[in-house]
Amino acid sequence: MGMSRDTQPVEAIIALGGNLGDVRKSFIGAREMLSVEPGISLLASSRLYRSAPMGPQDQADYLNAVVIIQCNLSALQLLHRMQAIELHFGRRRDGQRWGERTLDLDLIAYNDTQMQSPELTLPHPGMQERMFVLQPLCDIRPDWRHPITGKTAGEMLRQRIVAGEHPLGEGEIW
Ligand code: A4P
Ligand code: MG
Repeated sequence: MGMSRDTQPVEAIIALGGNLGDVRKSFIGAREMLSVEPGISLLASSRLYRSAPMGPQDQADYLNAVVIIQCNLSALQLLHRMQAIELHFGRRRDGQRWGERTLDLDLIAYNDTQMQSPELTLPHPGMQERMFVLQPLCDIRPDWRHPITGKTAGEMLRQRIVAGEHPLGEGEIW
């Protein structure tokens, strides 16, 4: 295994989601924890959006946001740090699929890396269908290009709106 500190810094896109407890407070804490993590620095932070739950409807609305970081951890090291932060904010993994959660951190992209394994799929396979990922991403990186489809975040968002999906309400600063 190469030492991660010898590798070039990469840009990673992380999506935050949650609908249980004081989610805004958890997001602020998670962003802070990420930015003080050795080998990670925060580059950009989207606004904060509210959206109806995707999946089971008997749960509260979600808050969602996206941050971009620069990091010199490997993708798996980063994922493990993200999972530790989820746990810190009370995340439990015994619920139903797409069920309510305090804090979910999804790794949307890690440079242009493409990989597919149960532990980590990159880019995140659901991102293209999710307004709650695309819209915040477009706040901060509308020109980001999906390494497989070649479409930009702005194009993907526009396509979904043209197809009849409603944009999320105005985001707020957090
Ligand atoms: N995993 C694989 N690839 C990745 C990746 N790119 N990023 C693995 C993060 N994790 C990845 O994740 C399950 C497993 O996926 C992990 O073990 C990891 O190694 P999890 O966080 O334990 O479980 P989960 O989040 O409940 O499952 P899943 O299928 O990832 O759910 P999603 O896709 O995160 O959806 N509605 C709104 N409006 N907003 C939301 O944010 N989120 C969800 C959860 C449902 N409905 C929502 C929202
Ligand atoms: Mg997840």
